[in-house]
Amino acid sequence: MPNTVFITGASAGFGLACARRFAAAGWNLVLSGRRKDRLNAAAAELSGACAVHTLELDVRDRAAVAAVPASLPPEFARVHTLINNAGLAQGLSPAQDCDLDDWDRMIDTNVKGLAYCTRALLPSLIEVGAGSVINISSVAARWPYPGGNVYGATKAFVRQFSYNLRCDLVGTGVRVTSIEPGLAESEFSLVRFHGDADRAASVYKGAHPLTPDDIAEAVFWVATLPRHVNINSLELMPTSQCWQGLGITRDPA
Ligand code: NDP
Ligand code: 8X3
Repeated sequence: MPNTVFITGASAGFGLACARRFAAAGWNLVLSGRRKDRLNAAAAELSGACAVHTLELDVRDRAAVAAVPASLPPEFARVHTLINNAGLAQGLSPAQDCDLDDWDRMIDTNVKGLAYCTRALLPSLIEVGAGSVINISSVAARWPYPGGNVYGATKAFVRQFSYNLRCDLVGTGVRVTSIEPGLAESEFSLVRFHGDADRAASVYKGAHPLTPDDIAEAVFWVATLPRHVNINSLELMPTSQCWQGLGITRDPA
């Protein structure tokens, strides 16, 4: 029986690319997200290669997430690997100008949603005892930037939660990895800028960003390493991206 991977946020971007990568290797897929039409399209595309179960799920809905394991059809119930990918940034304003609704949405999705999904699927992961929790964090977890305020803090949570989870799961056979990508082109900026397509496109213009397929390849590599190997964290950037040193403000001359 093939392994089952459960992917949150599988309707676009990294999650969809992961679905394609694991499908190519014949894994059973549970694809979850809010946009059912996108999930159905992914299922139609991939179901020739593997078994696919779609799940309309908002990770912020604690009761709905808790009900997921019991709802899975038997052939998908033994979840081997969880990819906690669903997440978003909202806005890029200085903290003093931010909309609290944007902050709530990021915390509810990136922090609480990821925690709910992990907790719900841990019993299955531990029972199988041979897979991974792969959490999608960000370079923003470690490297601050103007306007990164709450987004970066949510991703720092993801990184530290991953490390703490490793401590709790040691001996169970379940591995935990924090994946920390830099600039990657997806719907991420369109969502961050509340649908402003021109502003979103300008983020990637001329930058040769990472692609969702690059991230999926890294995730697949982490998931298929020999069982005695745990990648704790994996940070990746496009070659065009790097640090620019510490900024200094000066008094006017
Ligand atoms: P996309 O916007 O392309 O995809 C985000 C996915 O998350 C969608 O499938 C969306 O599905 C899902 N999602 C968002 N909110 C929820 C929710 N409440 N419940 C369930 N699913 C949700 O962005 P990316 O693929 O780029 O982002 C994936 C992850 O990678 C995020 O956690 C992001 O923070 C992180 N990341 C992105 C980087 C980048 O530069 N692109 C770099 C580093 C990290 P739907 O709307 O259908 O629910
Ligand atoms: C997304 C990458 O640099 O926009 O996590 O925060 S960044």
